[in-house]
Amino acid sequence: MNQYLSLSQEVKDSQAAGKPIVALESTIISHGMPYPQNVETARAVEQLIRDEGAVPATIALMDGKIKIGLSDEELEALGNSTDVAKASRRDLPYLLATKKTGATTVAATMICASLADIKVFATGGIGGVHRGAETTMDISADLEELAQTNVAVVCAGAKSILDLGLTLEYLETKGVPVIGYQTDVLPAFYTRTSPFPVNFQADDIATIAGTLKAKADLNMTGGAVIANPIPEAHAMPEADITAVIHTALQEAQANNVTGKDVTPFLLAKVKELTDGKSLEANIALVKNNAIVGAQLAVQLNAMNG
Ligand code: PSU
Ligand code: MN
Repeated sequence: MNQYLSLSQEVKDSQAAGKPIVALESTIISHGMPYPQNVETARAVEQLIRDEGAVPATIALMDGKIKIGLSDEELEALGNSTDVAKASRRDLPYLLATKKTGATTVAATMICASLADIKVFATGGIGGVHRGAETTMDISADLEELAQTNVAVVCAGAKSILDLGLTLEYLETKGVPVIGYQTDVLPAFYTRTSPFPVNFQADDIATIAGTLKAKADLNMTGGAVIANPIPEAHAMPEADITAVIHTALQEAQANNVTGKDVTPFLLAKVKELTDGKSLEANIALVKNNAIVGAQLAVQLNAMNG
């Protein structure tokens, strides 16, 4: 076992008993949603995973350890603090060495999940190629991680704060399969559709599990994107969200926001400009992804059992 890994008792017991586990990220808690909805959502998501017969493992950096599975107090501490670093791949070693608290992004959560031998991870949306990346070179480390780390990421696609077309091109170059769950187009987080086709449509969880098993059996490196559209009842009108994203992008540029601050800045602006409606959608889609992630972990576990 890696010296930096610290598994909760529940995760340890579940692994020993061969139970399915679903990894969860923590940047969504510390930098993606406001308090207290962030902590409430994190708890609700864990419960939904249990209801499906899997075990949740929320991941964060604390006291020089990679925590796999957080206690209620740890979740609260993470969600109700302004002093939590956003931890992507490059931040992991420094934050562990200095024993700072870090909330893991999709990239960092994939690394940690993989170290703990967890194969399925549920979240809201992945990072990607930003609009204007041809001059800013702003491309999320999430994509490079998907290229090399063998964890399936269940998400609601990616927000159209990103260039979705270039994000798909990047994933294609890196050989990362993008599987639409009951959809043939990439969902755009708040909306169920985008103009961009996914690589494969899977209408049932077994097809996704079978694809992941074949990939693992072939010893192919890299992850997979499982794109699960937001439930219809919670989807936002396309025109509303397009206008809001346009304004958010302009404000980011006017304020010279760069580097790791870009995504949290845009997320906060979108929330502000939609009067919190985007937050409601965000919560609904994360819960939906947790359910699909748990079902996938259960099936994958049964196939490998
Ligand atoms: N997209 C969202 N919500 C989020 C994030 C992305 O809709 O909370 C977070 C995830 O943790 C993702 C990270 O991994 O932002 C990407 O940040 P960056 O673009 O700096 O790599
Ligand atoms: Mn970036």
